Amino acid sequence: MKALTIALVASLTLVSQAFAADLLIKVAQPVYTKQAAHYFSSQGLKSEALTEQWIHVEGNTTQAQLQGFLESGSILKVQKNFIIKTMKNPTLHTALQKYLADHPDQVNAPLADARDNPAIPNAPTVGSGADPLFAKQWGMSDIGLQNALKINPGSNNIIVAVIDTGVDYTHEDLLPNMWRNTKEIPDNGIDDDNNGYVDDIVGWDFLDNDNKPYDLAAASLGDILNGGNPGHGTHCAGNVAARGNNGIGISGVAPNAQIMALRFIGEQGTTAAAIKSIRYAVDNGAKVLSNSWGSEGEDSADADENQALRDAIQYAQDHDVLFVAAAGNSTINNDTSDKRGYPASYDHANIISVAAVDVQNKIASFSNYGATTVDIGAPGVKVFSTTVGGKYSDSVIPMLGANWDGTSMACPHVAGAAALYWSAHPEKTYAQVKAAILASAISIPSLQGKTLTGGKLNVEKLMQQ
Ligand SMILES: [Ca+2]
Ligand SMILES: [Ca+2]
Ligand SMILES: [Ca+2]
Ligand SMILES: [Ca+2]
Repeated sequence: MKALTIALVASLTLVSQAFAADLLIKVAQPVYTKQAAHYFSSQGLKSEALTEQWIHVEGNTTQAQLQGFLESGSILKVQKNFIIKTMKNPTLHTALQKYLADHPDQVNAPLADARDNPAIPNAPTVGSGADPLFAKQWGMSDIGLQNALKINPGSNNIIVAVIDTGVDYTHEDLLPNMWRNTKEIPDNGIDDDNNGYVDDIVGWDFLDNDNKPYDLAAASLGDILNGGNPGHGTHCAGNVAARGNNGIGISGVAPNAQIMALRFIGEQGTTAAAIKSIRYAVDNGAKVLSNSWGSEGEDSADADENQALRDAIQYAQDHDVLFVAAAGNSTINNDTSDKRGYPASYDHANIISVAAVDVQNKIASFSNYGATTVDIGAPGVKVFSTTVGGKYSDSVIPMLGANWDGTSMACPHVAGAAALYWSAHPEKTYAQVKAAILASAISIPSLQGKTLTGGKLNVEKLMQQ
């Protein structure tokens, strides 16, 4: 009871200090969030229940509006609905800025076709044969994928949620492995499986609130410069689980795993949308969450205060789900810096925090590190993968020399490894899968003292366990 009182006082203090127009509020049991959301709606605020305990409230919130509810003794925590972004590409923006300063006429030069929400194709008939672009995937050879797949190629029994900017689910090498919600009848306007989402077939778009989590890439260089998305989620998805041995394109680390596409970031996303994505993934069967996003102190010390996000990751842990996260791209020591990358640096046992290495076994110059908080390295420099529009590349913008670099690219390799191993050992717990991944890391000098394992991902050794 005393703890509750203290928490309430803390909440009151916070509320009296900050009247953000966009808040997340944690209520105590047994008050149900749907009732609470209804209450706030009655106060003229836009609100929604995110979980059993968290409500999202938007509007010109005043202390008076919250006070009535506070006095009922039901609020445990009030926090901002923190902005969340993809981990920024370490070279892209500098190169782009320089280029556009010299070529201002190119600001609106069109990039890819900017279509959004194409129809979700039916699951295709899958061919067989070597993946012709596999040789371009240096990272797959680096982690020993060919020999790993000889031990066990995995099956489609593990779902990996790619929580990101969306996925080009029409891509020829991703479509065969897109998760299919078999409990949902497509296109009938009915939420057949009663999970709260109508006609959700391959995932959900929590940014635009539609059933097509398409990766809407920026239409021009200027859009990218202003924070637009160059197709981040599609690139990540390919390294997790592009279909292997289908005679086309590339192979993901888990060439037969299922990809659940969850879009929550465009130019940016919010904590509320991240939480909904995590909950959707866990509640609809994903075992591994691939998270190439977060904060590196942009919101000052706020990431530390993001209890709502912490609670969502705890929910995943409580449901035996792994949360693989990019360590961040600011050459920061995540053990000690107040700008450490989150959520990678939270202390949940189900998090695997991933640093980036290059083809020469060096830790990437941009990669965050941390002898206790960062677990393992994986390929994250000039990484080849699927891109929006049915393409493949290791370069975001070839003429700028801006490549697909980042712990964002390293993270999906580890997520794929988790899926591959878990597929072969479905009886294992998240803790056992994580332990196997860390125990099979290959020690390299550049990661000594920089990661918990002092090593980089190796799936051949992993699959021998
Ligand atoms: Ca549904
Ligand atoms: Ca339906
Ligand atoms: Ca959409
Ligand atoms: Ca392929």
